[in-house]
Amino acid sequence: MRKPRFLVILTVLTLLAIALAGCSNQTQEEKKSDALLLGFSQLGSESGWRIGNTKSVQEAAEAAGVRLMLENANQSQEKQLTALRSFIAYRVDVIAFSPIVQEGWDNVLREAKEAGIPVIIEDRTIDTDDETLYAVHVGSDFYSEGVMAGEYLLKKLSTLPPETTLNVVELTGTQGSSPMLLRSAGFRDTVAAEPRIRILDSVSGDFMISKGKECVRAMLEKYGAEFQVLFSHNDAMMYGALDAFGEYGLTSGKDVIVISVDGEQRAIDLLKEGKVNCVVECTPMLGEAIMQIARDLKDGKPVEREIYSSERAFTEFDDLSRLAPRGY
Ligand code: GZL
Repeated sequence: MRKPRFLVILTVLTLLAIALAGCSNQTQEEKKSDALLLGFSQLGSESGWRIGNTKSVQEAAEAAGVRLMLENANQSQEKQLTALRSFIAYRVDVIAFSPIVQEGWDNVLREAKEAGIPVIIEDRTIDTDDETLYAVHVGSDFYSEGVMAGEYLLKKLSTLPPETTLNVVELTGTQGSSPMLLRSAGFRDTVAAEPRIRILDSVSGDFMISKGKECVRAMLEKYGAEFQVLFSHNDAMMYGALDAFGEYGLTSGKDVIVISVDGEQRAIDLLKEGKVNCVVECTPMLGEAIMQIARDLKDGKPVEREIYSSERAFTEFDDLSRLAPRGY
């Protein structure tokens, strides 16, 4: 029995649509295979800042049509080195990574150079004598972040009675990391000329909430009321410190002056509540810059060797009522 004419046409059109969809997918696959392939070694997930940094890279890669191979090293330099070598073996177009510590990268970066794979260092920096081992660093000026923390404390001291002295406990980030070394140097250089500010002690909380709490508990046991100012190298450790202050019966922001770095939304909220006195900004939103740099490197275009984020300090002296959401 002959099928009605419209059924024949419908069948042909359906088969044609399926065929085209297959072709367009194939075209999609072909397109994807030409897209820039970026190997990204992230150092861990130790703080809200780090999680925000990873999210920024993932979202920017998606928006830019960049194929992202993301490896999280969970605070291990060994795992980062393994990830970088896997990117080299896979012949990615560009490598990007945030080095957990400054030292120990020359050999693997030499291997990337010999493989002709350009390297972007994002966020933290490395210590090397061979400038040809990476193309670009994009991230924060950690030394100036330390300076801004010190400048806030000098301003705070100027509002207190002239006989006031301030003892500072420094809660540092990961030993040997560039933010730890440079924030400390910037802060100490800035307050060095003020005899009424004294660094009482320095202890590493490894950028983590739990270790920050442990360290501040120990410092309170050791120094008690002598502990007048906390300079925390990041917000995560500061959150742990606030718990320890509370356990000890101290009101942070009043009994103890609290200075932190990163600028997470939670830290800004604590600043607005008067529980923290100063939060120095360190933006994790580096994803878009990384994708643009990677594309320029792949296209053989000239790129800036050092790209610093522009950042500020938020303090108790500022009007924060119109501050935009932080996004991390
Ligand atoms: C700084 C970044 C630091 C953050 C911490 O750019 O490397 O590492 O300050 C994070 O929160 O752990």
